[in-house]
Amino acid sequence: MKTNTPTTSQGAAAVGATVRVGLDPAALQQGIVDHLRYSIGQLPALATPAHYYRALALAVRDRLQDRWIRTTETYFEQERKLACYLSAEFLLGPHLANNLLNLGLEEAARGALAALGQDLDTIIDCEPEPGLGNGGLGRLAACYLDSLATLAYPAVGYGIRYEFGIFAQQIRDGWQIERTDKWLHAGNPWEIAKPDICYEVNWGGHTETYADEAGLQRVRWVPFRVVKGLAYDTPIQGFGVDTCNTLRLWSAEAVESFDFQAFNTGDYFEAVEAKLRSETVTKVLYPNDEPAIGKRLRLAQQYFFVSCSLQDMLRILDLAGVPVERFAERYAVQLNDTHPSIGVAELMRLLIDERHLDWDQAWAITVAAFGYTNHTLLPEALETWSLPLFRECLPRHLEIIFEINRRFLDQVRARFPGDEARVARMSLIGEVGDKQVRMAHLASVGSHAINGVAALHTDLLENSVLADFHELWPERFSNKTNGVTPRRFLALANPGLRALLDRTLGTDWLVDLTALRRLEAHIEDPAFRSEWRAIKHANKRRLADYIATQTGVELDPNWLFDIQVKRIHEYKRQHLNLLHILTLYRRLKADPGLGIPPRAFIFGGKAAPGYFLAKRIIKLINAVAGTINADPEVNERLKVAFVPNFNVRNAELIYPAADLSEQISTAGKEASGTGNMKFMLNGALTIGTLDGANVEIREQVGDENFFLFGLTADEVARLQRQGYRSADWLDSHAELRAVLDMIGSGHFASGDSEVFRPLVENLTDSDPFLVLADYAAYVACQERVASAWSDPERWTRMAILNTARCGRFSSDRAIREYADEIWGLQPVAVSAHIA
Ligand code: F58
Repeated sequence: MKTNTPTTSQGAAAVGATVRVGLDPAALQQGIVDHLRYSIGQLPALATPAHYYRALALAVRDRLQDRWIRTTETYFEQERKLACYLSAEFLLGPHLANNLLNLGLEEAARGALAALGQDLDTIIDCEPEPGLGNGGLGRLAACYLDSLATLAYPAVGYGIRYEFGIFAQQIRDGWQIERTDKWLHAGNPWEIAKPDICYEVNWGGHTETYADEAGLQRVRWVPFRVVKGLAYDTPIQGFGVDTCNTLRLWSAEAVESFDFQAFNTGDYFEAVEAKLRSETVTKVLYPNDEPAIGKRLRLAQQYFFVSCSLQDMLRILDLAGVPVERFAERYAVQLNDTHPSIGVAELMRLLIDERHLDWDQAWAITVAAFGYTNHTLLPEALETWSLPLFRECLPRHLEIIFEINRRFLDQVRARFPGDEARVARMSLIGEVGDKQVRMAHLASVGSHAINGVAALHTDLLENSVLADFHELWPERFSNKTNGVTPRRFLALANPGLRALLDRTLGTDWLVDLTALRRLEAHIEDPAFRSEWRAIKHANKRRLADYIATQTGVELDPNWLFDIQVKRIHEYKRQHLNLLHILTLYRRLKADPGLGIPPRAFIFGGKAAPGYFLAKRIIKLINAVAGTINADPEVNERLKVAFVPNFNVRNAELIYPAADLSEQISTAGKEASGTGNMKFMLNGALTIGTLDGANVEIREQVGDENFFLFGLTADEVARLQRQGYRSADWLDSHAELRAVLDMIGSGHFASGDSEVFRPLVENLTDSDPFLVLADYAAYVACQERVASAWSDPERWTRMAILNTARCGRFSSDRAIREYADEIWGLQPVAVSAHIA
């Protein structure tokens, strides 16, 4: 429908469209030249690839701009429900190549740059990566933004504009070294600062009651400090559509640039310090993959971005003239884990204290608006805040949480009379040891929908961590298996395979991943299989070159590439992988003629800077690599490499080069995994436990195309209940004992028997993640892998089947399920009317 409201910029867009934002190479070239001159001020003769990167990025952003504005206008005009995805992390990865793909501008950009004597791939490599996340959870949020825009769902991502993202990892002498990630150093051409969109956020202080004009008792929060949140918007362009959604990240600023009073009394430096304190709120991403218990600054970050986001939603409602009572009709607010769950109390505060709604009305709106996604079962990862800290920082929210809890526990008592143990278990306030606020309980009570991220995970959630909540409200629970975007992780990452798929199937698969099923018709075609292998080989060559430049380790693309990339964590069991490598090493040393196929073992991943054992695991991987790669008795069969600084950019080189994907977590510990899906998409076979989404991957691909091993989640739980003793497993496996002894002896540390002792003792004394219990099954399973690899035609068939059957793991499928089953959200076609 065409509208002529004064807010519409259609006319303006149409007037300048062909000249300023044309999509042909000549117009794009002009755009680059203009930006180089007018935005960057660089002499063409002195321009480096980094200058060209910024000029091209700005020229591409210009080409997003009309779509972006038109999308925002369309949502506003059509008064449609909006999904607000609240996430403390968005691990976006580089924008340029993605935007070129989604706008269909890749060839135009290549041509425009070539005409300027530049190479597109070199320019793409100049982009610093916005690493505003730790791992799976943050990357999932980025995949979901891509799918929301591609499927034309009205949506906004809300988060934090960290000045420093996830640290850059360097490896020095085998150890992880952390370097600050100065991703904003040269400016960020993708974002637009919106200084007029800003909100004040209170912190600390106390509350007081007062009577309003009508004589009603109300509560006022008198803060100790006020910080201002400024919006920075980044366009999220959908693939092949005009929809361009917004990612709005908040940056903290002092309310005044300096305190006049302090200035006048001479305490200028105290005033400047206060400003700096305010601005630290969004300085740095916490680099932990478990919550840093009790960190005040982290609570400040969470409250800060959630408050700004909810205030923003209310402002937009006001602008649209929609009464606040209709909040939940216009917004579906999704909590990406508990990090934004303070939103439940904040929306109550805004509705009651500032908008003067009564409790019941405010509560009905809150529960109808919020949905909560849980991403972990690990008890140590469930977020809690100590009560005294919480009271000191957010006194009004604590009062609100107490009242939510009082009413909630009344409900529990009414439903389960006399069951005080249950009441204590479900309370929003934990009383085990020091009192704490339990954020998962707050999120569950305050949301109409609660979901896990894979079938097994949801099942375990319903039967363990949130069992009491499931019993009370079974209708609130559902599963939403994660997904990944095929645009970035296939089309961009694997151009060779993309071309083959386009040639064989057409291009539908980019927006309907189930279309890859049609690949199965080509499996018996030897020419197709040989093309498939050639593509994989080229991808392996590309990765080998990268690894050689990064580490000096030379890998042969003819070898089996066996890859484990993910955060380093005991539950993910990189050390189990190492035990297998060392088993092969010992066998080869004992029998150099042993007929095992040559394998390159490739690792990558960051350890939380304070995670002692994870850092030792990195050191051990590098120590083993050093020994094996230098030993001519084994290095024609085995090589080991650790790719430093695993991030979105190098992930795009890694997944397409894998033959074997290692998904070997202790069953019941990995909520879903998404790397497993990215490997599958690119035709790697999985060796894995029945954990997270591995279960569904195996269902899709078939048991005969998946290397399954290990204890099930039930067996793990049973063993642990019975009192698991790792020593029992050691006694029955001489080879395992020998491998552990070798690590402990200092064999890989120039005789230093101290450095790996904590790792060995962890396994022999307690082995909390049952590495030893799964060792024999893992090694046996790896023998099945080796035998399958020795038949390349069979392996290729299995690889093709993996890609063919990965349709379920598209983030498009996942987002449709959220939209239909949780958000009640309809797509809205956007037409930018661009020539
Ligand atoms: C991950 N969680 C899960 N948390 O471990 C993984 O199984 C799942 O596939 C993924 O979420 C997406 O659902 C995860 O990445 C974090 O990184 C948090 C960062 C902030 C502190 C707490 C952990």
